[in-house]
Amino acid sequence: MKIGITCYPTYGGSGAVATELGMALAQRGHEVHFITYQQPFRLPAFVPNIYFHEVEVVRYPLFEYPPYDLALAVRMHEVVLRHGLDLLHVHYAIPHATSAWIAKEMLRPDRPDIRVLTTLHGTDITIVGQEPSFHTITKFSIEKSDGLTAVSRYLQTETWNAFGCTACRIEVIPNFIDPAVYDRARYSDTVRAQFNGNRKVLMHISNFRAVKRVVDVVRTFAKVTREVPSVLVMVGDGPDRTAAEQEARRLGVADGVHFLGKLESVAPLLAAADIFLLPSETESFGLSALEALASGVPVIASNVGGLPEVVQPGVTGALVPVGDTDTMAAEAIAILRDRDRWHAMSQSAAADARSRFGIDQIVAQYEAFYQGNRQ
Ligand code: GMT
Repeated sequence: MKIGITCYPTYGGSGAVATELGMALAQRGHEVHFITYQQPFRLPAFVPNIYFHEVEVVRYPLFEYPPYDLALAVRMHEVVLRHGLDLLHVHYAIPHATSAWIAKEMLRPDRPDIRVLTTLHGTDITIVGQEPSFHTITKFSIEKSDGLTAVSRYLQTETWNAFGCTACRIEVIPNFIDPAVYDRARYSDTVRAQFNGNRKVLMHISNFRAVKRVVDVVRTFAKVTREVPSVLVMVGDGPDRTAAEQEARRLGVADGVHFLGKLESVAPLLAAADIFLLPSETESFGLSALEALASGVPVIASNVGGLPEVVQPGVTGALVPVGDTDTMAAEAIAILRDRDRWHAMSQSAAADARSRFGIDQIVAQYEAFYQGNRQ
């Protein structure tokens, strides 16, 4: 098939999923066209069967807010016509599903068969989509999509509840991992040695937005390291980084906290971690938690959203109430102090991630979803 994919190309779960899906589809012989404003961050320089179409937004003094949504719709229209795409698969409802609907309307005379499929990722429904200024356009764009997927059962229900479109058919297709990439055995110990080989390594990876509660990560770490000497590795960047750095200084643990910034490849780092912390306010799935589990890292996360569909308490990690850093730290300490328990959890985490969220089975679900929505 010829598939157009639109996503946010910057650091974030939806862009990572969309890009890795595109690469997997290309490997299976599909022709994949990324249509977005920048080369997606996880897309290497050249991959056979993959094409990238940059959306350029003209700047004009009158435009205080240049209309990216319209430029995207025009580029989608053009790429569908020029390359004979079968479908447009957009990731994150706003504005991508809206632009795709506009493109579809413009394509009506030439390509009335073009399908628009939308994957809902999380904050497009749980936060942004419910803002009064976006609610009606999100609902409209969802209802106008020819096919919908959500990354968890939680997000499927949340979409029905928030937008009242109980008639919308939403298929659940979860996030996935490539077991060959997220494999603890594959990476050397040098990363671990860099953070002081004798200490335990706690890790957090995110875009440091408020919803991730990165200050809670630092607070949890401060409690853990008092009992079990540890370091905290913070991967990513975003609006709350300064607050997390300040909290580390305030708590007197700044020497043990390493802020690495945004990194494209996190698998070698995860292979050096003992515990992954994800204390999010809400999380529709938690791709970084899945990547940690696949790397054999027990995950301690908030008991919210789709995280209970990913982490199995007592088997692959623990789930705690949002903001409860005491319990989060206690769970981490208990796992870190018991070597046998840690090993059992590490093995279960890697095995469970592979059996439920392996790339081959999830990409096959997307292919079936595409076939089922063909005209
Ligand atoms: O807000 C974010 O964390 C980024 C966001 C995105 O769209 O880039 O992530 C969402 O999509 C991921 C991929 O499907 C999910 O694994 C994340 O759980 C989800 N984030 C939230 O729900 C907060």
